[in-house]
Amino acid sequence: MFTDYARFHRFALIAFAALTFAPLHSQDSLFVVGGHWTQVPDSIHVLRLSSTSSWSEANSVVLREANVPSELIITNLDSLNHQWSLHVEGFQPVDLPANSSVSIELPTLPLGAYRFGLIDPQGLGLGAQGMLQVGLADSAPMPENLFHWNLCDWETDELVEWGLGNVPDLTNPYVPNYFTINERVYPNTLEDPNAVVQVNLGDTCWIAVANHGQMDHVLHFHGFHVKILTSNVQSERIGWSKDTVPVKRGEALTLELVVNQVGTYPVHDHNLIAVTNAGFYPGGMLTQIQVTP
Ligand SMILES: [Cu+2]
Repeated sequence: MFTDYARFHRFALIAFAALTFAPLHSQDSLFVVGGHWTQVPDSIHVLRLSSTSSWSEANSVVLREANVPSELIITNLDSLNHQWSLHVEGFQPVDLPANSSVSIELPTLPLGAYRFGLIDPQGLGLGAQGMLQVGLADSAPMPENLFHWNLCDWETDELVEWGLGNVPDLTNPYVPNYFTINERVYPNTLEDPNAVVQVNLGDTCWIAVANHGQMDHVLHFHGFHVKILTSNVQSERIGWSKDTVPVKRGEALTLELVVNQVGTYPVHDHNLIAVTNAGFYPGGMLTQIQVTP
């Protein structure tokens, strides 16, 4: 079938590329799924927005092309009604009746990272919030070096109440005790290929960051400055190159990292409470940039 190795190699490359990139634009479904979250010992039950009908510890990232309207089908597999929204100006929240599917028109958006999630109190309280990446997979200088960090803070007392179907007393002071990247706490962040940035010297990588928590998170990069490429909240900061990047509550941004030195470098929330797990250091919102020659 293949007369020479080069032809086979070319075929294999094309087949591989098709397999690799086909899912980027074909994810047309999200599922509201409940399950047991093992990162936080006290929690009994949480909700996720998953790209399959199976439980996923991490919320999903949805990929879309820039400046093109698209459709998204959301299936609510939970036994309660929920409400979903894309957090962009003018988007009308959508009702998700229990055990049913709803088709949603996603608006035309410019290149960037955006947030979506359940906005009813229980859906929000149980952590069903994810990231929409628009155009990033198409425009990243090295698509294999596109990472994402969904940041969140959690108070397990509240989480347990929501999980039991109760409404926690939200007049109590908010004292979060877990801090996550992609729903993982350090050191488990290092096992998530989207959270740990494993790259080669000379690479350029993009990191899409979304803050779904109730507080601001300020990321401190050791070893590198990163450039802010997009932000849905602080557009005046686009183009800034810094080693410390505040990510405001509700913000989603895209960072560019040019990998100009070898080694292992931490990235962490500069608020040291957020690098603990229930008070124990180190933990929480801490990951690494690992650069090989
Ligand atoms: Cu630091």
